[in-house]
Amino acid sequence: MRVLSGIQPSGVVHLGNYLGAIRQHIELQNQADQAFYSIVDLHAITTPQEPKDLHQRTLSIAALYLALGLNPEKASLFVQSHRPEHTELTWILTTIANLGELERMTQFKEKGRSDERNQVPMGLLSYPLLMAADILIYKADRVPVGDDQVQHLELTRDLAKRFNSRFGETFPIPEPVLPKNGARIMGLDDPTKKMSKSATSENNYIALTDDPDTVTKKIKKAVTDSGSEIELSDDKPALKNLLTIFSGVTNNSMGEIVTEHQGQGYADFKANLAEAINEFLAPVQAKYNQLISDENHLLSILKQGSEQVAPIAQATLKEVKEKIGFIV
Ligand code: AQP
Repeated sequence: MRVLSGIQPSGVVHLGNYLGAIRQHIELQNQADQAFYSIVDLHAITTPQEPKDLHQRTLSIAALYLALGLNPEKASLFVQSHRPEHTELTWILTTIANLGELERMTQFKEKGRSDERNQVPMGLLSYPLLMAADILIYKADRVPVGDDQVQHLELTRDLAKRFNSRFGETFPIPEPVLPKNGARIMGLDDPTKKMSKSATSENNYIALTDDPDTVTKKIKKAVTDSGSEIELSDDKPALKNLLTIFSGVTNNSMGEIVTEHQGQGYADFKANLAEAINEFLAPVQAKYNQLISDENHLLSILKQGSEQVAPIAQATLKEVKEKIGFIV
């Protein structure tokens, strides 16, 4: 089993990224034959990025993965733009994908919403093709992602099948791997939208690098539902989201957490949740702070990761080129 996933250095990494994706990435390094995780900087520039921030966030994500338990001997961590095979395969995929299926992608519809077509970057439209190339270039079988990426993965599967039927069996059809809990963590300020790095308000998310005071303040401000009882119900989406986060950082079930809080109000519940998040984050941040100060070490891990995955990407690209009739 070969596992592949990616994360954009487009903002601070938040609990949604961790509970929806990174936690699975770390677990799968022990179960997969090969686990490849990419910091997808080419994806990040589909929305404007400050160059200095992009550079720093790329290193920051590498440090966070290591702090969260990624073992570079078991999983390869690399920067997407270090492997040119991704963009070469993307071009080939643009010739078998069609405009209609790209325009139907929810993320494009949300991020590319603009009255002025002249203001929508082409990269937002072709984003899912780059993601398909990220996966197919390694012939990955499993792709651990949050729920928001399932539609893009569905397109990847369609493109793999289309390529295989036109040019002969080449790509395995990749399967998404979704966590049982936490596949879609919602914004703290708006439980109808997912927690997002690029949210306009910092109160939308808990960053993995938030200090304890910030965490406590953000949880205090988190939107809650009407009523005061701590219960698990689809009629209380804001509370359900907080319970999912509580469960994610403690590994206690939501039922257990509800039972523990019987008779208590939102204020006590939120104070305990903030404490649980801070307890989870403290050791991660201690390791992160050490790692982030050693840029050369981080760069060497990323270089090693890129070298580990290179032979597979190069072999797939050669095979694809031969199949479509290029002289290689
Ligand atoms: N709210 C979320 N709940 C669960 N999983 C989530 N993921 C993102 N948000 C949530 C998962 O995290 C992985 C990395 O995400 P990404 O960097 O590819 O970007 P994204 O999905 O577009 O996430 P963001 O944080 O909302 O970034 P921006 O704001 O830049 O678009 C993915 O597996 C994703 O499913």
